[in-house]
Amino acid sequence: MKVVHSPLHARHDGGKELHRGELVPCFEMPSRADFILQALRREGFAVGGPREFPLESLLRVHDAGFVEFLRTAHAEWRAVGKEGFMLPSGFPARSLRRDHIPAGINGKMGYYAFDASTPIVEGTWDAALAAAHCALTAAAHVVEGERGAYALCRPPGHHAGHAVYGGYCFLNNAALAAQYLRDHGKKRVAVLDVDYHHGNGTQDIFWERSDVLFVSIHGTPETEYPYFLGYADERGAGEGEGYTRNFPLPRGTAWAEYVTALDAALDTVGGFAPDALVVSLGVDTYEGDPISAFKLETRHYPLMGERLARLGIPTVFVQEGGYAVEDLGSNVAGVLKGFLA
Ligand code: Q9C
Ligand code: ZN
Repeated sequence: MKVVHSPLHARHDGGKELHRGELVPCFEMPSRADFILQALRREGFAVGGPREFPLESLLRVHDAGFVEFLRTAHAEWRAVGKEGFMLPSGFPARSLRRDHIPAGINGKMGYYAFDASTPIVEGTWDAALAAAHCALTAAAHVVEGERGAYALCRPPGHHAGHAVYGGYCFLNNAALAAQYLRDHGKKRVAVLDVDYHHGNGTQDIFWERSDVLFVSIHGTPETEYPYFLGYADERGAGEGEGYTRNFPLPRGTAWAEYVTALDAALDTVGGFAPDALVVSLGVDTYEGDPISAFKLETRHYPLMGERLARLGIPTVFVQEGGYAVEDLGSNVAGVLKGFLA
């Protein structure tokens, strides 16, 4: 299986996130990609770089003003005399929502962000764009006939919506891959999101569409981030009604219960009979993850990969979360090896 990776990911570094009332170094750190790459190289996977894509590829799933904000945000920050990482501190929640886009950088940041755990640094745009190109390249490999491809995306993407960023995500790599597959002959595409956190961004992007099925298994939003979406009764709207499916699970869920939800999710994907599958592969379901509360063990990831392979659908794997950095490599490699077995 081809692995797509860009060293530009390392430019997204040096920020802090607001975590339980304190500014702490980001859990989403560059060494994550290094550990994954090291493990995949050790297992003999061939690693290549991303291709170039026009900026318009991003606009297939994202708002133009939003993309322009991400591209220029840190330069605007520096233009008002600031340096270092930028975090928003005010958001257009409920009664404040009139959809005016503020002119100043602080207001604009709050307008486009939905949390204070996603800092932008000088290199964030370069890294996020490279990650998007990795996902698009992996999708291109599948269009060109590969049975599977893996995009080592960093920063991750599944929390980023049409015009909103957060949850360590800026551009929605998995949604871009899914749209690329749609634009290159795949009539029906499914996205299966197995990250610990609900993929609110991907859900947002495909909410009213019946050509892209979105299925997510995640920690219940009653207690888990992103808190406001991911309930089982969210099923899409309009044309897209019934083409979003959510499987929230309680804190402490271990493989025995997880696999029941996984099999139900896989049945849903299989029933859609997609021409291609995108897996939002977060491994923050791992028992050792510092910010999550499922109890999957390293030995379970190959079993997940085997089950995914049983669908028999060409598959693009897109890296999402996973913060137990030293064990990330084994867990990700486990899924991919299980898929290939
Ligand atoms: N105190 C991904 O796994 N932080 N994003 C939660 C709770 C945000 C996770 C803070 C977690 C985002 C891609
Ligand atoms: Zn996650």
